[in-house]
Amino acid sequence: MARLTLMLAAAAVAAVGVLAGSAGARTSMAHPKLIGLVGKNDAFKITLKNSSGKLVKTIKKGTYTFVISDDSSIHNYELDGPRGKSWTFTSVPFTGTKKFTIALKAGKYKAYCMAHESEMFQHFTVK
Ligand SMILES: [Cu+2]
Repeated sequence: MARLTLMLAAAAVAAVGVLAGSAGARTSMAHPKLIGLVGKNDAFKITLKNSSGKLVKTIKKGTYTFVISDDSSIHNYELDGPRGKSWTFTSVPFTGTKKFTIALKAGKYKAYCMAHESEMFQHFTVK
């Protein structure tokens, strides 16, 4: 019985080693995610959150994967960056989820809905 336990323990250690290896490889390839959401239940609300669910306020410059969910056909999701840079992630009629890989440079950014820009926006800073 003791011997069987030892064998199981060895197998478990080996399995953990494999998992740790694959997780390491994945981390080196994937960019940090930023989660954008607009118009859930047609609400006049737009957010950009990090993978822990916190609103993005200040982040480090670098490459990010934006996962943008547009739940409403009356809103869209756009991003303005420094020096006139801008990205239109979704159109107003579009609903669904899209992914974008973007290298963010230092500066001020604004995520917003083009149709209701004065009330639907979120500012953040890249440092
Ligand atoms: Cu809107």
